[in-house]
Amino acid sequence: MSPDLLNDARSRLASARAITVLTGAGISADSGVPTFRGADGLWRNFRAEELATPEAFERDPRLVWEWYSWRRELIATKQPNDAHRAIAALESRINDFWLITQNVDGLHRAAGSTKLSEIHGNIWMLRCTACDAVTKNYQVPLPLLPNCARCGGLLRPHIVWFGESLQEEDLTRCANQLQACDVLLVIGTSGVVYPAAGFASIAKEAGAYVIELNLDPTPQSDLVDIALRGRAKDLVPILLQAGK
Ligand code: BJW
Ligand code: ZN
Repeated sequence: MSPDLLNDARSRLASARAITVLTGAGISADSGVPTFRGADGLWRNFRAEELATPEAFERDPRLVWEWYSWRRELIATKQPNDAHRAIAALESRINDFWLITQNVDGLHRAAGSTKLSEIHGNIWMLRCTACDAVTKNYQVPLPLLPNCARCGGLLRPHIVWFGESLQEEDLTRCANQLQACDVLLVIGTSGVVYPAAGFASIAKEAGAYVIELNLDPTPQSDLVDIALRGRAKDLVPILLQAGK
């Protein structure tokens, strides 16, 4: 990658007054969390599209819970990396900052980010399928079919599955931040899952300078202003270094 590209991206970020960051599984891959669509993304040969649906949970809650229990146990052993930490540090330097993450692993919060929307939910939050109560739960391993302490109903992960709507509050916040930012930085997402897959073009149309950072090209690579190729944990700290 040419040093000019990296320098252009750095100076855009350094002079921006409003920055929005969108992250996907690639940023946590550097902490050892498997991505969804990478070589290591399959669990027992199932794709996320087959397990992360309300229909799959209705049909076989045990199977879906086995997948989540496996992921919870894996994620519990992982730590935020330098990319998560550089984003958390940026939040304290920029007044108008927002982080939009598709990740459910909680690693951005663990790194200290507070101005964020976890638009697909959080794997450490559970929701009752009967009374809708939402609770935090860090227990690993969980009982295979966990029950609600209030009403005894079956609990599910408080995560947005395919075909389910994102929280209205998150959608509004994202729309506002995408409209208002001078720079949108898109890190480690394959850009195939909507609505997040549309965020780069929304920001671009609203006049933002859009920087993509990914190991590979994505469907958005042609519309962004700069596409950087590399690992999040190496490039994000360089991109977001304080000063010029
Ligand atoms: C690195 C790296 C390193 C690796 N450094 N980079 C419009 C058109 C078509 C369909 C739809 C549409 N609007 C809605 C839909 C339906 C659906 C959808 O998008 N389907 C598509 C698959 C076509 N969307 C929905 O259903 C959403 N709901 C919704 O829109 O409601 C309204 C509605 C419903 C129905 C119809 C119309 C409207 C909800 C989507 C929820 C998705 N949730 C999941 C699963 C959650 C379960 C869980 O986590 O437990 O969220 S799907 C899964 O994919 C997960 C992820 O957050 C999401 C995105 O994946 P991500 O982060 O991009 O990961 P990967 O693995 O795909 O990519 C990793 C990338 O990192 C790669 O590019 C690597 O190169 C890179 N990388 N290592 C830098 N070290
Ligand atoms: Zn309940």
